[in-house]
Amino acid sequence: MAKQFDLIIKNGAVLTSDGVGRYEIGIKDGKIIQLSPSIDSGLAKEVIDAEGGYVMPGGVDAHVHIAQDFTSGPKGVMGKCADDFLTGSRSAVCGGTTTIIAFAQQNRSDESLLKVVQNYHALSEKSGAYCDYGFHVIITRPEVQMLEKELPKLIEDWGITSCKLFMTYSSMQLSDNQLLDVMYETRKRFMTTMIHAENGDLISWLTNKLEQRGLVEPFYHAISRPPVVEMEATHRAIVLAEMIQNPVLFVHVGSASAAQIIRNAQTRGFPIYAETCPQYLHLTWDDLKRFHSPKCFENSKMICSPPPGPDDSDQEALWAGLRNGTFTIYSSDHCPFRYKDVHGKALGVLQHEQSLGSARCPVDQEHLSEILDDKTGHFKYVPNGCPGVETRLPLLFEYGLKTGRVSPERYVDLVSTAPAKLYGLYPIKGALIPGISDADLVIWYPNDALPSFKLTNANLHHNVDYTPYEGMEFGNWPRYTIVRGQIVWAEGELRASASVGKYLKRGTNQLATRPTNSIASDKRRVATWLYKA
Ligand code: DUC
Ligand code: ZN
Ligand code: ZN
Repeated sequence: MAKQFDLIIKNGAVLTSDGVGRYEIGIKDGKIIQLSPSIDSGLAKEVIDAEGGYVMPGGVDAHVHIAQDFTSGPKGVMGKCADDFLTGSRSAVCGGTTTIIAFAQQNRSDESLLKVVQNYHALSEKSGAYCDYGFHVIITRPEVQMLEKELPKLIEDWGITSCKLFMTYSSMQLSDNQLLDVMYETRKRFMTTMIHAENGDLISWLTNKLEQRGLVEPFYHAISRPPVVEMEATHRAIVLAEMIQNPVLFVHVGSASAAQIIRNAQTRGFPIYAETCPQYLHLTWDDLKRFHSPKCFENSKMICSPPPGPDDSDQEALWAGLRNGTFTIYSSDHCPFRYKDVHGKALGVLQHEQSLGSARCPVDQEHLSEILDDKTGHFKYVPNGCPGVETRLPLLFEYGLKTGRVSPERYVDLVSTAPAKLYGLYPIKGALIPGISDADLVIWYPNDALPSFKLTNANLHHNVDYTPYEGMEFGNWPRYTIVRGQIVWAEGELRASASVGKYLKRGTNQLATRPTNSIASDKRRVATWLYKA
């Protein structure tokens, strides 16, 4: 006789952003179809006993870089992501994430956003994925014609309802005028505008001054971007956004001062959303001196933009922001560059040597160790970013939920429910609603069931040769990850193939997106006439 359920999860502490309860979960055809105090095991083909561990919606990581080339260096230096959709999504599910949203990047030579998306989609189709995935677009050529014609198609045909804009990197930086052009269009279409807020001119000015003094080792990446660089750009973007009444989302917020500016705007009633990431809660400037000496090139492993804050006072402010709602979501900003790779962090040495006219050519992979060992390189040639899609959930579980810095409900909201709402995936994703939600789940070990361990990169499933979190202690880890009813990760083993993941067409932002009337009519801040007929 056909079974009523494909899978039942028993004895779990079912945790959602609304609370915790003792429920059993019945799954059929990839959907949650029942949530009740007890379900008869005999009705299912397979049963998982959660033994009292938390059972929650799978993680939604709304900020990952996969199969992306980076032309962000001063000479269009090519960093290449070490993860494709197969390895990136594999790493995601091994860390409890069941949905990722990656970036389809427009380069300045790309005339069509639609083409960019088609090409990017072909990559994901080719490799397959272990979890579901969607795309944001990065817009670097905000020509009004292109925006007017292509954005509606991106929304209708592809379900792409968010774009990222850069205020830094010469190959991507938009002027205030261009930022306004995009925001004006995205507002009309309820698209989420994601902002990378750093003042690019300030960074290049400081970089020149550091170079004149010979201060170019990896550590000086942070010195070229003190927190005020992020704070100024954040303030400026809020002024622009508020002027034309377009809510924006600040990605990878790294400093207490930027968080404060965001909080002030939210307190005024203007809908601003913000994201922070693990590297800003766990790293500081000191981590850029972690390996042997401030000069050691190995410190380039910790280079990301914006850099983490100078000391742990920034971290405490960011933890407070996670609690009090300044931050809507918590994402990884997984940006995977290998250390020993001619397309990875090693570019900091190789490009520097080339610029000095002393390049060793050709450089093969085998000789990289030797080259990196005795060199310090230049931070401006190092691709910016750290891996973290697999460690995102465990880090916040261990250092946030277990320590009481965030409540269990807030934890689920930050890692799953809020990103699903913000990016138009809720309640298919980010929820456990019978008859509606996909059966995307993560099941944790019961308290103290997993002996605590020190993380090492060999534990992880990305294609990167390091983790910034090497040596950190963990007492729990996702025990099972389930994607649309399929068990993909079970007790340390990958159980499925990369044919599980599907492309997701997304809807628009489901969080409140329009400012209140009183703020919208403040003529000191708002071009109130702009939208009058
Ligand atoms: N921005 C990101 O979102 N990720 C890495 C590098 C960057 O500048
Ligand atoms: Zn960015
Ligand atoms: Zn990023």
